[in-house]
Amino acid sequence: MEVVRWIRVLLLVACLFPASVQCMVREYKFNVVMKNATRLCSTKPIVTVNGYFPGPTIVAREDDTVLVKVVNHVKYNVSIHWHGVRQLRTCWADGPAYITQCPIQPGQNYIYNFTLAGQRGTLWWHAHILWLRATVHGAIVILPKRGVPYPFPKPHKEVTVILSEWWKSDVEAVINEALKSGLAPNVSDAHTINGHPGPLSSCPSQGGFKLPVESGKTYMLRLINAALNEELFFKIAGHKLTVVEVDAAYVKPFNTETVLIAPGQTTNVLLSAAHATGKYLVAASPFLDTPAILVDNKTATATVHYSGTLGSTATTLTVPPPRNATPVAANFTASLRSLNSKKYPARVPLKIDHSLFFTIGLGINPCATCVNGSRVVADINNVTFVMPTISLLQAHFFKIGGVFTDDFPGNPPVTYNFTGTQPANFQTNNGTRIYRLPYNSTVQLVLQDTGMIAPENHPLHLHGFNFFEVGRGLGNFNSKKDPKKFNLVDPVERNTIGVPSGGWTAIRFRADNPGVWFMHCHLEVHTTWGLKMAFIVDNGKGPNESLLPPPSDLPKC
Ligand SMILES: *[C@@H]1O[C@H](CO)[C@@H](O)[C@H](O)[C@H]1NC(C)=O
Ligand SMILES: *[C@@H]1O[C@H](CO)[C@@H](O)[C@H](O)[C@H]1NC(C)=O
Ligand SMILES: *[C@@H]1O[C@H](CO)[C@@H](O)[C@H](O)[C@H]1NC(C)=O
Ligand SMILES: *[C@@H]1O[C@H](CO)[C@@H](O)[C@H](O)[C@H]1NC(C)=O
Ligand SMILES: *[C@@H]1O[C@H](CO)[C@@H](O)[C@H](O)[C@H]1NC(C)=O
Ligand SMILES: *[C@@H]1O[C@H](CO)[C@@H](O)[C@H](O)[C@H]1NC(C)=O
Ligand SMILES: *[C@@H]1O[C@H](CO)[C@@H](O)[C@H](O)[C@H]1NC(C)=O
Ligand SMILES: *[C@@H]1O[C@H](CO)[C@@H](O)[C@H](O)[C@H]1NC(C)=O
Ligand SMILES: *[C@@H]1O[C@H](CO)[C@@H](O)[C@H](O)[C@H]1NC(C)=O
Ligand SMILES: *[C@@H]1O[C@H](CO)[C@@H](O)[C@H](O)[C@H]1NC(C)=O
Ligand SMILES: *[C@@H]1O[C@H](CO)[C@@H](O)[C@H](O)[C@H]1NC(C)=O
Ligand SMILES: *[C@@H]1O[C@H](CO)[C@@H](O)[C@H](O)[C@H]1NC(C)=O
Ligand SMILES: [Cu+2]
Repeated sequence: MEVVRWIRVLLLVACLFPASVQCMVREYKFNVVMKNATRLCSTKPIVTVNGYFPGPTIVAREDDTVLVKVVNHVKYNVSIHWHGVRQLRTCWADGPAYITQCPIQPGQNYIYNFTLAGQRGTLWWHAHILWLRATVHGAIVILPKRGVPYPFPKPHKEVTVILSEWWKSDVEAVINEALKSGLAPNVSDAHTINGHPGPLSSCPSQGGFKLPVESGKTYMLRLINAALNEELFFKIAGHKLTVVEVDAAYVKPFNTETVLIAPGQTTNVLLSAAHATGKYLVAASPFLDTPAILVDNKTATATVHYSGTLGSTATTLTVPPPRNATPVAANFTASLRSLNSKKYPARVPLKIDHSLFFTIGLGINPCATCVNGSRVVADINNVTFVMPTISLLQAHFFKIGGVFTDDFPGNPPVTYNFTGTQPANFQTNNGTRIYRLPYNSTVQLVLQDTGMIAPENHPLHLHGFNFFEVGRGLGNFNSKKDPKKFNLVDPVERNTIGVPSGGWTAIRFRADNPGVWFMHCHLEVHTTWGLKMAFIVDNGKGPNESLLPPPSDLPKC
């Protein structure tokens, strides 16, 4: 043990001398602690990592191993997810509570141990239990291997920009109140940019995030949407942005005034400081094109500040798109293409072993104690997922029966006009059902929004994989016509995809990672309501294609 520790120390020391050896082990300690935070001119205690909101950034290089010791000092059960990290063979470190691990209980700790194999770009980490991720989140910056350049001009500086949501109330009280009533939870009171609502908020004295720039230089912003329930537009007055990467996968660069970013997604953009001087407003505002659904419509703001600008200079403002700006959102989404270069090819599966069709949407189930005698739920293929009481991964690995069944339906139980007139009955089934995949099989999955209660955008996140979005459209997916239009050459590669309101998206991936992999809507309210399921990918041949055994400190239920 001592020897291992010293080897690790030596490797860390080696990292201090560039070009000596590749860095290999990055160690972090995450103390989950309460911290009083002042936003919107009032103070409340929040759950944080090491006292910071947003939390600390993990910086590593492609192929590094990351060890994060999480120590729980709060009254809540905790688990942390490393969003977008593939976790090849290390599903035990993925983090969603009751899916891959039991929670880290108060007073306990757990070391997340994983390798960033073959990944570079911006990802992020967040709590994956209750609604703790509202304040328990931070960036993961994966630099390319030493000596490997970006496939675009090297920026002068890189800046992490985390977008989020702030409630004046305790977030756990917000969701508990909603679960009790059966109705939708209160929307947030503000959006934030790097933790602050900004100079145009109801409490401007707090100033907000300021990005200092020098004229003529280029900056890379690593944008992360850590908001619980809202897709966001992001704009900077007087500047176009060049998109170069999404979800830690390079894209063909394109220019845009407005970025669309859904909860769970990350986007790297280049900002060229093309003016001589001045202050320019940065704005993050919600996108939601379902009029019936309430939204926190407040714009979070920040400032780009050119060096040499006088303090008295007025800030150049920008008007964010309206909340229902579907064309702006659609234009951004349609512009995304994989870089698909020789060095970073798009390996789109062409032959499909499992062709799946999942309807996603809301439902209404009886609830005697709720306000209307019913509660809003959510489902995939009419299954409202019920969380087990031990983790699915433990049940899978140790062959413990009675925890889940592997009969998740590959198609909806009834076919109807999914985006047209809805059936009279909005009820769903409960179930802890998974879909089983053989190692290295290929999957095409069509995600179809329904109009149950209301059509809505759903950002679906798949753990353990990147997938390619080969097609998308409005209305119902047509299995005869639509596949003819699929892009199998350079579709965007990501881990979280926005299913358009009243439409569908088709994704493809190769099941080359053994384990239990959660798939869920990244609007936290929909996940809570049951819009989630899991895939089990069986081991392949030999140790390289098999899940590692659980670490000895894996939390117990
Ligand atoms: C937060 O502030 C309250 C009131 O000032 C104080 O009692 C409490 O100890 C503080 N909590 C933390 C975690 O600092
Ligand atoms: C991390 O996992 C590797 C196996 O993948 C193992 O060799 C190593 O000992 C683990 N480190 C810690 C600190 O648990
Ligand atoms: C939710 O909003 C309602 C109406 O404004 C308010 O009465 C209630 O206290 C809020 N709930 C929480 C947990 O903040
Ligand atoms: C935001 O919503 C509130 C409440 O629905 C409404 O009164 C207000 O006009 C809206 N503001 C904007 C900018 O849309
Ligand atoms: C997006 O809008 C721009 C400007 O209006 C236009 O030039 C571009 O072709 C559009 N892109 C797509 C994919 O629709
Ligand atoms: C449920 O109750 C709320 C609040 O009382 C009410 O506004 C809403 O219309 C009701 N919904 C249904 C479907 O009955
Ligand atoms: C489904 O409903 C939509 C909206 O009402 C309608 O435009 C469309 O024609 C319907 N499709 C079919 C196949 O009935
Ligand atoms: C969903 O399941 C419920 C309960 O079995 C059933 O009543 C309802 O008709 C189903 N709805 C759909 C759209 O399949
Ligand atoms: C479905 O599961 C929920 C808990 O997740 C429970 O409250 C509800 O009673 C269940 N409904 C049925 C019909 O079993
Ligand atoms: C997975 O399948 C592909 C295509 O059939 C094949 O080329 C590849 O070698 C397989 N990989 C493994 C690890 O079996
Ligand atoms: C297992 O994977 C490692 C790293 O990818 C590789 O070096 C090794 O040759 C593989 N072993 C087998 C038996 O395939
Ligand atoms: C924390 O997790 C354990 C294990 O699943 C569970 O027994 C306990 O009830 C949870 N505690 C809270 C406060 O939810
Ligand atoms: Cu959703």
